[in-house]
Amino acid sequence: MRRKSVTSTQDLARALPIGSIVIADHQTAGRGRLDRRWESPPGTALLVSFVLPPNPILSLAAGVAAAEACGVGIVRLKWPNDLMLGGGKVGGVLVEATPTKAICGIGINLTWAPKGAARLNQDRDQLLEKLRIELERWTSATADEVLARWRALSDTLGRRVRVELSGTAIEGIAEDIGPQGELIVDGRPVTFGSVIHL
Ligand code: BT5
Repeated sequence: MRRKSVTSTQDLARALPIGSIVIADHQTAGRGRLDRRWESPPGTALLVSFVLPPNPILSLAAGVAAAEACGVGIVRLKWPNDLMLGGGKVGGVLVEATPTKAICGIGINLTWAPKGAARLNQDRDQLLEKLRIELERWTSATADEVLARWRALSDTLGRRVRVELSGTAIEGIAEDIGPQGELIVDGRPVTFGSVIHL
């Protein structure tokens, strides 16, 4: 379904069956993780939510799919869910799960970006079509295939990082991602948090 203005595409998607897609020109309450805001003026971004079956590594699979749709060699992945273009954030993935389905939200800046962020300058409907195809492909792939592709597209692995968790932070080398998509920093698995590339 297509809408001019919504609170968040995630809110509409939640009530729809698996297989549904919600796309909007504008969100009045677009969100990121941990109640953060996702900003974009009307008509400047791809804002879409896919209703999918539950999948433990959907966030990584969706990141891979989005990077492939944007163009290989153009967009890279920053753990856990950022799409990076030339050092700036160009998009993000937000997965919200219910017991029976997963709502996979993807936002990609096209003609506008906040200060310090990036934009892709591609046609929205063409990008959506590529994204549907890549999402279908990567949500049907095995976990090993997703993890291998995520590693290849990663902008985080091999770097020195600071991971901010609630109240604390750790620093070290981002060595790998584990089987559930956790980031391994100096041998320690990190399951959530915000990463700063040092
Ligand atoms: C994300 O969260 O990166 C996930 C964003 C998902 C957005 C899509 S749009 C369609 C669907 N409907 C929704 O309501 N959401 C999804 P997170 O990693 O928490 O990053 C949020 C942070 O990114 C904010 O706190 C800002 O610092 C920054 N930010 C906000 N808007 C941005 C933008 N347009 N481009 C780049 N960075 C942005």
